[in-house]
Amino acid sequence: MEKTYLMVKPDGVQRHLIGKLVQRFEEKGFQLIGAKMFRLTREQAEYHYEEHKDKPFFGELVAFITSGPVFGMVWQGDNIVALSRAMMGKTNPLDAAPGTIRGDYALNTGNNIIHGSDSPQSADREISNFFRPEELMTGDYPVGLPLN
Ligand code: RTP
Ligand code: MG
Repeated sequence: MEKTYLMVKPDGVQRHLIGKLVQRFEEKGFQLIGAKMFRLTREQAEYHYEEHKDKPFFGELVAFITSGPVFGMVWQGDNIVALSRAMMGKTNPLDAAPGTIRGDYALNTGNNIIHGSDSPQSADREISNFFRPEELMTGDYPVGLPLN
């Protein structure tokens, strides 16, 4: 089953959006297999955003993502990487359609509420940066089976 790493960023936590965002993914039919509130270490943040390390906004990005608690989640479901990215909307809220998370809740690129892995390979890399295997539900469990 395809997995992804979704993370309510510090701005989303501060704006009390955790519940609404979890609800969207639950209602879509995805299965939550792990979640926790925590604060990223600088090392975790730099590793997480490594692909952007040469960009001018890298310092700001690391400062922002470590500025307060996040709500990190591992979800699974068919095509979840692409589908959850579609639900999140474009990176810049100016381009994010109404009805998407960023389209509904965000005003600027720096504070865009949520992160989602951009490929199954990124998901594996990100999940292992934030979760130990024993923190994730595996195999069958009786609550929250996929709706389809
Ligand atoms: P994310 O990784 O957070 O899910 O967002 P994304 O894939 O949609 O966007 P990505 O290109 O990976 O960029 C990561 C985060 O960096 C910030 N950003 N700032 N100032 C800028 O031009 C700029 N571009 C990107 C955003 O917060 C973006 O979510
Ligand atoms: Mg990204």
